[in-house]
Amino acid sequence: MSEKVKSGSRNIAIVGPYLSGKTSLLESLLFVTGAIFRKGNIKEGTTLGDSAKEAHERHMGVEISTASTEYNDIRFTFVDCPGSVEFAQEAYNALIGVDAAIIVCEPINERVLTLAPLFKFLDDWEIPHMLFVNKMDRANIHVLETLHSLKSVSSRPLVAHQYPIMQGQQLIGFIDLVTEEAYHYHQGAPAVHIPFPEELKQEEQMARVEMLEALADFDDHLLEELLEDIEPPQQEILKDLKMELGADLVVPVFFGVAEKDYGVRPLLEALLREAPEPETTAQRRLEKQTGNQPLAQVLKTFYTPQGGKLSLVRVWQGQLTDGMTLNGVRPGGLYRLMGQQTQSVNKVSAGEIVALSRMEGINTGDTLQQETQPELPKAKQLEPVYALAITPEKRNDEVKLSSAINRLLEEDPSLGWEQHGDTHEVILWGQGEIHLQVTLDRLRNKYNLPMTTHLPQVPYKETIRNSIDSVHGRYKHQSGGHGQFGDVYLDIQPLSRGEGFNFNETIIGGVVPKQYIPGVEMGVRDFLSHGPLGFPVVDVAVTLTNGSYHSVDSSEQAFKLAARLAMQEGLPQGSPALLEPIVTVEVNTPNEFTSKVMQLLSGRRGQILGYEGIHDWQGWDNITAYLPQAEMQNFIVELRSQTLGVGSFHWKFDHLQEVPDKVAGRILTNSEEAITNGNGKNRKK
Ligand SMILES: Nc1nc2c(ncn2[C@@H]2O[C@H](COP(=O)(O)OP(=O)(O)OP(=O)(O)O)[C@@H](O)[C@H]2O)c(=O)[nH]1
Ligand SMILES: [Mg+2]
Repeated sequence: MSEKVKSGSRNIAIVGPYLSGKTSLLESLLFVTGAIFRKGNIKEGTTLGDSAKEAHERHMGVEISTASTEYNDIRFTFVDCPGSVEFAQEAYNALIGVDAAIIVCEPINERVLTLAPLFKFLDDWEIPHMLFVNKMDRANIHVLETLHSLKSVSSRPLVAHQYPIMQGQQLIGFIDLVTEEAYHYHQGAPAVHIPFPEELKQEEQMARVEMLEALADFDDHLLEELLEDIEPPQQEILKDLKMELGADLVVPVFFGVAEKDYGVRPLLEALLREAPEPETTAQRRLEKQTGNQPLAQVLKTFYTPQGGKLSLVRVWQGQLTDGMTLNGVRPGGLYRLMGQQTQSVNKVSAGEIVALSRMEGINTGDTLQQETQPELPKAKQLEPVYALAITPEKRNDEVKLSSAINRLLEEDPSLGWEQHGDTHEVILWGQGEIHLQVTLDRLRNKYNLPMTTHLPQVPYKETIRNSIDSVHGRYKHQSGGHGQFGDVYLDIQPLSRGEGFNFNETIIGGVVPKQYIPGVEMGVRDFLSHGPLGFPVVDVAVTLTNGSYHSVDSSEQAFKLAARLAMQEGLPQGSPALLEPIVTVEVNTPNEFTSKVMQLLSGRRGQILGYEGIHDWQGWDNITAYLPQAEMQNFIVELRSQTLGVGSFHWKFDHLQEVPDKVAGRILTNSEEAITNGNGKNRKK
C-alpha cells in the first residue's frame, strides 16, 4: 500500500496507575485527530485499546495496544499500556522504544504513591515524560494541592504547563502558562479563547513563576532574566520546555477530562511542539550510530487470533523494507497496527514503531540487525512472585500444553512455568492473581486448553535426627529353579543441613561382592525418594558395613531389594523430621509502610535479617528476611494490600529448615487426609 510520506513521527507511551483513564485518553486522542469517527466505551468493551477479549471482559488493560494517527502532518504512534502492577512488564518493555511518555493519573492525594515505581523506571531510563491529571470532572482537592502531592513522588521537578479553570469540582477551561491566554472547554469542539479570568491571576502567577524558576535551573540565560525581572520571550520558554522535557530534566503537567476530550487538544499541541523527535531519542539510546544500517528492537510479541506471530519493533536506525533479512530471519511482512487491525506497508524508516510478522526465534527485547553489533539494553525482567499449579481439564491436552504455554511466555516474559521435580506439578508463575487468571483465560480462549488450578504443594523434604546402626535387610526368594538372595547391614546417620546424601561402604573380605554394591546404593537412593513421612529424604549418610551373598542366587536386583528393606526398617527409628524450604525475600516498600511489612513478615513465621534505605530511591526501604516458602503463596497479595499496591519483592531459595513441631503436625495430618481423599501425590508411590 502506498502512503503519503509524513514529515515526521513521534512515539508516545500512555502509562499510569490502574484505571486512571489511559485507554480513554487514547480513544480521545484518536477521536480528536480524526483517526476514529466514534469513540468506544470502556464499559461496553468497544475501545480500540481494550479490544482483546481478556481486556474488555474485565474492563481493564491487560497488554499494550498500539494505534497511529496524524496531527499537523506528524504521525503519532501511541502505545496504551495497562496500569495494573501485575502487567507492569508490558509497559516496561514498550517504554524503552518510545520518544516520550504521558503519565495519566487521578487528582487523588492518597493515590499519588502508586506513581512512584513508574517515575523511578522513567528516570532510570531517562525517558521524557509529562503528566496528564485526568478525571478533573471529579477533583475534590485544590489544584495546587494536587501538584504539591504529585511533586512528592517525582525526583524530577514538575512544572505546570497550564493552570486549570475550575467550577467547583469540574474543569471548565485552562490558562496556558506560557502565553497566559485563557480558554473554555466545550464538548465535541476545540476550546474557545476567553478573556483572562482576573480572579485567578494570583494563583496563575504563582504557578507560572514556579514553572519559570524550575526551567531556569537548567538555563542560565533564563535565570538572569528572572533575576533582573525581565519578562522572557515565549519562544525562549517553549525552547526550554522542549529541551528540558527531552533531556528528562522536568515533567510538564496538564489537566483534563479524557471522557469529554477536555485537555486533549492542548496536550497534542504540546506533544507536537515539545516531545523529542525520534532522532533525538535514537542519539540518546544508541551508544554508537552506525550510519544507515537497519537497527530495530522488539517491544512486544503478539500471537494474533489467526495464529500468526507479530513482533512490534521500534526502528532505531536505517530503513526496514519488505523482504529484508534481520538476525537471519526474513519477516513475512511489515505492518502498522491499529489495535488489532494490521495495515501492510513496504517500507518504514527510523523512528517508527511497526510490526513484523513470522519472526521465528525472535523474542521481546531482542535487537534486530543485519550485522552483528552489540545488543541494545533491555528493560528489566520482573521476577514471578505468585504461583498456581495447573492441570488440563482434558487429559489428552497435556501434550498441547507446553507449546501453548511457551507461546504465552513469548507474549509475556513476566510469566514462568516449571514441572516440579519433587511434586510433579505443572506450576505457572506470574505477577499476581489477575495476571494468572488472564493467562488461564488465554489458554482457554486462544488454545482451547481449559485448566483446573490448585495451590502448588510446598516441596517439603524430610531427614532423620538420630543415627541407626547395623540395620539388617535380607531379601530371599525361591521360585522354582533360580532364586534371589541379598543380605546387607547398613549404618544410617544424619548429616548437617544442605549436605545432601552420601553413600559409603566398609566391606571387608568381599562379604558383599563389588559387583553388587551399586545395587545396594540404588536400593538406598530409591527408598530415599519417598521417606517414612512421605517426602524425599535429604541430609543422610548411609554406609554398607556387612552382608552376605549366595554364589548362584545373588544379583544386583536382589541386593537393591535387600537395601530397600533395610532402609524401610531403619529410617523410622531415626526420629524423622520434616524440612521446609526457606527463601530469602527482599521487599521494597515506601518507608512509611516498613514497620507494617515487618509485622506481615513476622506474622508469617518470617525472620527479619535487616532493613535499609534504598540508595537511589529516596523514601524507600529494602527489608531482607527469611520466609518459609509455605508462607509465600499469597504474600504478594497481602504485601500489595498493605502498601497501596507498590510493594514488591525478590526471592530465592536459601535453605531447608526443620518445621516447628506444631506446624509439622498440621502438615502431616493434611497430607494424610489428602491420601485418604485420593489426591495425595506426595505419598502415592
Ligand atoms: N469521571 C471520569 N471518568 C473517567 C475519565 N476518563 C476515564 N474515566 C473512567 O475511568 C475508568 C477507567 O478508564 P480506562 O480508560 O479504562 O482506564 P485505564 O487507565 O486505561 O485502565 P487500565 O488500562 O486498566 O489501567 C472507566 O470507567 C472510564 O469511563 C474522566 O475523565 N472522568
Ligand atoms: Mg487501559
